[in-house]
Order: sequence, then structure tokens, then C-alpha cells
Amino acid sequence: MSNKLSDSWQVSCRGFDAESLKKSILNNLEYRLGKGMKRATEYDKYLSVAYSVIERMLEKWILTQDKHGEVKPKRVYYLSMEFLMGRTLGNGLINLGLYDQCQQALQEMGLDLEELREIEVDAALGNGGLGRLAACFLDSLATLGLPAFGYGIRYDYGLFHQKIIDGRQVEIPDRWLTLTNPWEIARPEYQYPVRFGGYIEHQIERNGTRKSVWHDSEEVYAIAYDTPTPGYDTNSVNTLRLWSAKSSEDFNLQDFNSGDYFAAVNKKVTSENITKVLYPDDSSKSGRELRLRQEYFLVSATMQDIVFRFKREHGTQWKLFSSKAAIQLNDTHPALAIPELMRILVDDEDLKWERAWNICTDTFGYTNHTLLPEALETWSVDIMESLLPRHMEIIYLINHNFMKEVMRYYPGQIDRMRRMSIINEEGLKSVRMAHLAVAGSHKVNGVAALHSQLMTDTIFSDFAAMSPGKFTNMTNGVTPRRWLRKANLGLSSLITDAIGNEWVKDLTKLRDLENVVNDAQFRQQWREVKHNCKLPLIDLIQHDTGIILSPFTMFDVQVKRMHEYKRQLLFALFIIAEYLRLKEDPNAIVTPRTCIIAGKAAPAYHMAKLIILLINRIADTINNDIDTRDFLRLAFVPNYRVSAAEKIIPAANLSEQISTAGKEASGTGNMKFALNGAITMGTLDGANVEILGEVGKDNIFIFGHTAPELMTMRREGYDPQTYIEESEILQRVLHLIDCDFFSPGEPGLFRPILDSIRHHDEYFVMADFMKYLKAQDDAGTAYRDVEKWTTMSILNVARSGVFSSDRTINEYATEIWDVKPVLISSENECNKNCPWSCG
Ligand code: 26V
Repeated sequence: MSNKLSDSWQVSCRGFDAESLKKSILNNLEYRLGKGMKRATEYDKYLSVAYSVIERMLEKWILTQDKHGEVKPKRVYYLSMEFLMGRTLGNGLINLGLYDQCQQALQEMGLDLEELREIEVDAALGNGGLGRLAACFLDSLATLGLPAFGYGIRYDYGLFHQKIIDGRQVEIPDRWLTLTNPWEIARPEYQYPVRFGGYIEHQIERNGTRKSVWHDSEEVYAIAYDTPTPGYDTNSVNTLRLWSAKSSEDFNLQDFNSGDYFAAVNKKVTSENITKVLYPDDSSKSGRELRLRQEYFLVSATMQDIVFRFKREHGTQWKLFSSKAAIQLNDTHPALAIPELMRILVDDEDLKWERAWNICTDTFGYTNHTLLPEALETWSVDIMESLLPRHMEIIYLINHNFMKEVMRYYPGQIDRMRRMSIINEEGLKSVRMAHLAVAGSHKVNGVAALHSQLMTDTIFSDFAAMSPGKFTNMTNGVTPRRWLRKANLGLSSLITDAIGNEWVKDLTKLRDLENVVNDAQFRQQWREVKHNCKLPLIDLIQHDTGIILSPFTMFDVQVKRMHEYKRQLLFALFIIAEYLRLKEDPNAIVTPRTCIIAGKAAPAYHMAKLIILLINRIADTINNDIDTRDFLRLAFVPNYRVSAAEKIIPAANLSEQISTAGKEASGTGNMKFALNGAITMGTLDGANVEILGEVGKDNIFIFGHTAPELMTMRREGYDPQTYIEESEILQRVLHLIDCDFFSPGEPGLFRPILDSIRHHDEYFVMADFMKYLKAQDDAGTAYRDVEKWTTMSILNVARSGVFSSDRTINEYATEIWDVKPVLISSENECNKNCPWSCG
């Protein structure tokens, strides 16, 4: 697809044409890496290209930051413990409008862009949906020209690599920074002390005011590393600022002098451990002190940085603060930002408590991403008191005032106060981070319509009753640049040829595809593109697993973190049922299916790991059965990550979104699949509900019990046995697992899975099984009707425009942040006679 963008907004003194790029690449190889083409490794070549791209980004970045410094706009600060960025080269090239030119330049140099792109390591500083959402938001913020910073942690080790050995998940450390990261710039000039421990002294000043002084704390420094985040077809380039921990002193002199060299070095190592590794758990509260240190480390450095920037631009005009900064908390993980800002304003800047509190609540917004009780963060008061003594005091004070307010609204309602308190007094006293975040924010949002509704009906019902205006919905979205334009070059070109390329910035333009949905030639091309998307995935799967797949089958895909509530098990049970059907009736009418599953399990989540093993054992069996292998295959793709998603999602025909209704807050994979022309097989959960609303019931397969139905069943008592007794197929499927058909020589291997679904079945796998089978049968039938399926696929894409993260960010900008775009014009275009030796 030709891209003419660069001509219109090029501001670079480095050219955007292939010739200039070639010069840059060779220059970088020679003068940055000190090599010639002869001795350059593949990584050297990749680096030279990456440097040539970032150079062109940096010019726009400087323009943007200068402009922001000049107009001092309100900025968005997106605080997140996770940013799942994936690879940058391909996306950077597309956003800058450099893709085709770079491809040409490399071709002329005898190099291949696709091959070089594959060399880049994923930046996997996140677990799943929440982290990837943050990355999509950065793309949209810059594309919309909104002044914004992402703030996070520069973990030395990102999310572990998953290896599958004998069918089991094995975790390998992700040392993503071993090789040079060309996309970041260290900013040792921006460093802040972060304090832990010690005690608080309360002084009374001469004028009678109280002052709290924090003594004897240990200090760690937070060093900034900046990554530019460019928008698409714009000069606007924002910043992702990640903090890395550095010991405040190389050696503790006292220990050193007293001869304890090891203790001295050890202290340094321990404090730098804070940013060593990303917590790989996205469901269970780990309650580990190091995690709390990480959260406070992020928050303290970030709030100091935000206040520093504010004071540079506005001095101590604190009344302006909330009109210059909107701080969004990505779940409760950075919620300590609230007491930290209170500490800075009250203790360091001498503001009165009430005034500081109003600034806080005007500034903060909080996004909830899960209702799962086990994922709601709490910290024991004991740990909090010893690690952050001043913050614990501040939280008590916040709670005291908050309880007074509750009392004003509901005099005498002690039970309600107990429920709403930020401090949980039952058992071991703890801080409820979600309550702190709600109290300290002016807006609280869920991430899909159903989720936001359930949020105010359940976990925050008391809060919503008291302040209904505080709660709102912001349905998630995904960036069309990475998830369609870049991930699916074939479909992108076809779409652009049919309706022009405005959709890349305004995804609702995809509606125009409805005008060509009946065009026979277009439909044929559509099928060809979808077919071709399968080929690179087939290569990848053969390379990683040895499993050979056929592109002439329906690709039925479930990729996401492994979780019982996401019900990969339901998919696996369906596959067994299909296998039995094929074995028992060789003449059965079937749609040849390739089932693809991928996802990581938290290392300590034994049930999820056992389900991975079961999937791999089913795969071994059915892929090797000559009776069935032409009609049904299963592959578990190891090490699911952003770059794998970019290959898997475009190849899918059917998208499995089959969580227990009410459990998946939104899902964003569901949107990526629909946008790439896959049809959703889904429950009425999360954003599936809205996908149904957009695409219409004829273009989606919906099944299963609804959230209210399940609520009633829970209340009235649910017995999975009744569903098992009713279904002979289900009995035979379970029996096959039970008799160790998939675990020969390892009797009882999968017993824990069977016990869980036969007895408690917390996620209603049994209750939904037969409904799922029926929906899967419908999907198979529909797929055999090639014309029908083509229409469904095109209409899914045409009607997915609302799921752009540009739409989501626009809603946040107007309804929560009150921020406006700043146009970065190319006026101060680089003077071509500038003294620098530009390539
Ligand atoms: C919890 C914990 C617990 C402590 C250790 C580290 C950790 C990390 C993450 C989490 C919460 C994860 C919540 C989450 O990822 N929610 C997902 O958010 C997506 C974006 O809004 C949404 O699409 C998914 O449905 C939702 O599961």
C-alpha cells in the first residue's frame, strides 16, 4: 500500500525517502556501532535501521515537547505498573509513514525488512489485557495530539518466556535488555529519591501548626528512561517514562569501614532489586512486600516528576494543578499516588489538608479492570506501616474524613460504614486499595458496559449510591494502527483500495465496506487475503511445535492468559467431543477445523498449568490419529506474546471469547479478532455484548447462561451433576479424560480438573457445555457456506469501528480528563542549511 503521508508533514532534516534512509542506516552502522556491512551481525543491521527510525522520531519529539513547554497545556498522566508494548520497529515505521521507503531502502541494500523486524525482542512489561490496553492508549493519545505521559517501571526482566516441555509450561526469564534497546533514552539528569521505612516525628511549629517529619528512611533513586511514543500521521510524539531503581550510594560507608564488604554491596543489590522483575500474576493478590515497594516506587518518582513539571511551568499556583494535570490510575496498582500527592502537598508544600484533598480528587481518575475478588488489592496495615509509615497515617486520615462523609449521608448506618471503610477491620487489618482509589478520584470507570454496570451493582454499590455521578463506563478499544494496519498488511491494502485510507485514523470509516460487501471480486479478494494470512502462522506453528496445519480448514482460535474463568477447558472439552464424533461416525458431516490455543499461566497457578498440559495431550492424541487428522487438529502455540498475536489474530476465522458471563471485564482480543474479520464465538460477557450490538445477531455466535442467570443459580444452588446426567456426550467426554486416554501411564493425571468441574464447577463449564456444542455446530455449518461466511467476515470488520482506542481516548479526554489536543505544526521545519551533518 503506498503511503504518501510523509510528503505532507515531513519536518525532518533527515529525509523520509529511501535514499536518505539508506544513508542513515549505513551511517549508524559505521559511526554508532563501529562496523561495516561485512562484519555486521543481523542484530547490528536491525539496530542500524532502528536508530535511523528513532532519529526521525526524535525530531518530532523535540518539536512536541518544545511546543508543550511553550503552551503549558493540561497533560494526561497515565500511571500503570504494566505497558505491554511488543515490538516497535514496524509500528514506528507505519506511524511515521516510512514503511514503504524503508522496505525499498533495505531491498536496495540486499536486506529484508520482515526478517529484520523478526529480530527485535518484544518489550513484555505487562501480563495481559491491562498492560496491552495501556500501550494502545499511548498510540491513540499521540495520534489524537493529546499531551500525555505514560509512567511505569523499567523492569529488567519482563514477563517470562513460556517453553512447553513434554506438554508442560516451563518459565524462562525474559532478559529483554541484554541486547541494546535502541528505543529508549536514559535520562540520568531526572532522578528522584524514593524513601522507605523509618518513623514519623510530629512537631508543633511556633505558629501552632503541626508538621510531620519522616526520619531514618532508606533511600533508593529512581532514574528515568524515556521512550518516544509517536502518533500516526502527526508530528505529535509523547513520552513513555519508565523508572529504574538505583542504589543511593554505591557502598554503605559504615558497613564498608567496619569491614563488612558483603553487607555493603548487598544493600545496594537489594535496593536495586525493586525494578528487577515484573510480577507474573494477574489474578491472585500476592501480598508480597517487594510488589508494594514496586508500586510505591513508581508512584513516588512519578508524583515528584509531575509536581516538578508543574512548578517549572506554574510555580506554586496550586489552584491551577487540576487544570494542568489529569492523572489516570490503571487499576489500583498505582493508587498510592493519592496519599503520595497528599504527602507532597501537605508535608512538603505546606498546603492545608482540605485544599490538598480537593486538588487530589479533582486530579485523579481510577479505572477498574476486574471484579474477581481474588484480584482486588489489599495490603496489610502492618506491612504498610513499616514500609510507608507516613502514608499509613495519611490513609487513616483520608479514611477518617471519608467515614465522616458517609456518616453525614447515612447517619447511624454502622454496617454501611464498615463495608465502605478504606481499612478492613476484620481479621488482620488491611487497606482496601479500591476503596482508597474511589475515595480519592473524581471519576471511576469500568471498561465495558456490562462490567461498569456490574461494578456499581456489586463491589462499589455503596459508593455508587452515595455518589452516583462519580461512576461511568469507558468501553475499551484497540489501536487500529498495530492491530489492523500493521498486523494485517494484506487486509489493510484491500480495505484501502476499496474505501481509501482514512479508516486508519477514523475507524468508523470501515462502515463504507458495507457498500462493497456484495461486490463479487472484492469478496473473492477478501477470501484470498484471509487464506494468505494463515500461511505465515502455519510456518510459525510448524517451526515452534512441529505440528503441520492446512490453510484449507477453519482456524478456530483462543489466545489469552490461561485462567479458569476464561474457560480454555470448555474449548478443550468441545474438541474432545468433536474427536469422538469423528471417530464414531466416519460419515459425519464436519467442517475441517484447526484449533489453536495459546496463553501463559501464572507460574503458581497449578490448575491453569494442568489445563495447558491437558490441551497438549489432547493435541498429541488427535493430531496423530489418522482417522481424524484430516478433519480436526489442535496446536498449542508456546510463548504467546504481542508479536505472536500479530500473526495469530489475522489468520483466525473463529474467535473464542467464552468466559463465564460476568467474569471478563471487557476483553480486547475479542475486538482485535473482529477487526481482522474473524467471527466471535462468545458468551454475553464483557465487550462481547457490545460486539453483538454492533455486528448484529446474524454475524456472531452467542451462547451460554447470562450473568443474571448465573447469579440466580449461585444463589439457589448449582449442581453441575444435573447437567452431566442430562448429556450423554458430556459423560463420554469426561469419561475419556477419566480413563486416562490422554494420560496413558500416568493414571489420575487430570483428576484435579475433573474434580473441580464435577463438584463445584465455579465457572459453570458444565452448565454451558451443551449450549456451546450447539453454537459450535452452527459455526461449522455457517463456515461451509462460503458466501455466507464471507459476508459475516466483511460485516464484522465494517462494524468494528467503534472499538478503536481513539474512540475510547476521546471519551476519556472529554468526560474524565478535560484535555484538548495541541497541534504540533511543522513550521520550524529544519533549516536545510543547518550545521549538523544530516543524513
Ligand atoms: C492483578 C494483579 C494482582 C497482584 C499481582 C500483579 C497483578 C497484575 C494485574 C492484576 C489485575 C489484572 C486485571 C486485568 O488485566 N484485567 C483485564 O483488563 C483488560 C483491560 O481493561 C480487560 O480487557 C480484561 O477483561 C481484564 O481481565
